[in-house]
Amino acid sequence: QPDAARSIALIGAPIEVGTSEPGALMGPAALRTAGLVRALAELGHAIADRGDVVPDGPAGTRGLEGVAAWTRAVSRAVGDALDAGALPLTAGGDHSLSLGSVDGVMRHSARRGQPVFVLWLDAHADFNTPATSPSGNVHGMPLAALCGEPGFPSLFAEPAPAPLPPAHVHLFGLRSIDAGERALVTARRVGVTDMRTIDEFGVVAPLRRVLDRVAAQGAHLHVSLDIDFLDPSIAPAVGTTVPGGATFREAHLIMEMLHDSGLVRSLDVVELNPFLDERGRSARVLVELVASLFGRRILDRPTGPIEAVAAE
Ligand code: EXY
Ligand code: MN
Ligand code: MN
Ligand code: MN
Repeated sequence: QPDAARSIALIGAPIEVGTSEPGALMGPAALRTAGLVRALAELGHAIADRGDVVPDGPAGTRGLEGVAAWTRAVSRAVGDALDAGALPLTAGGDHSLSLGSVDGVMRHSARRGQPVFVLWLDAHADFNTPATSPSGNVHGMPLAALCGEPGFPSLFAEPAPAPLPPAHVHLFGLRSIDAGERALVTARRVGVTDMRTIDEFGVVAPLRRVLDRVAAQGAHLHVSLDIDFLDPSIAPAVGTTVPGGATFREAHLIMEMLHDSGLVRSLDVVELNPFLDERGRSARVLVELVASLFGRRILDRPTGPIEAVAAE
């Protein structure tokens, strides 16, 4: 039993115009097939599947123009869910969808005077601009656009909210970064826990520091989970595999810590490309992780401190 039943709005965002690898538009369907709705309902949550977002304009236009049409529609769907008191779970679709989900969160939070903090679980920094991007693929750019870097056409509905402060972004699991975005991430002082840090210290200490900061700020915590955060050996269904990713145990523990923090107010699950999957196993891993974030646990109580374990 979860300690708090939540109202969750599942928002499908079948976007692939931000990547050059076709297949991500099947992501929301694969997550539904893998039992996402059932898993959350079994935990006692009220989950409403709001279907797939329809873009404002031609669905198939690649690049920034096509992404802009999706961004506005995803932002509205996420904002509507938050206004209704629900936690939006946006299922992608490529990572350009987070332009819309985070924009929707920022508009909602601006009305309430609440800061927004974004935890970005990803192999990549997604901090390219059109000028620094080696590929031109928009899924490698959303954080730069959200943080107000110059060089983007208008992506957001007017009036656009104030940009996301780069200090309110934390990249977790980073292991692939382009030269231009490395310079930007460093100059803007974006928070980073890269795989080197995880190798040395594990996931608990770095994540706890992030969560403590979010709690101290009273911020809305938005989590953006890119499947390529995971090692490709457990989640092969992604166009941009990078070796050396998080293990299932590491990712699972992160989800449990996020749940126990009680801080998560919105979530993206992105970059699942079912066309590249092996018998649905990547989709199933994602459902398992999302269920852990929403309270699935081994016993009906949180795991206690090690002293308590020893005493039993
Ligand atoms: N940094 C590379 C680029 O900008 O083309 C790869 C980006 C992949 C982005 C994936 C979604 O995280
Ligand atoms: Mn990404
Ligand atoms: Mn809120
Ligand atoms: Mn990635």
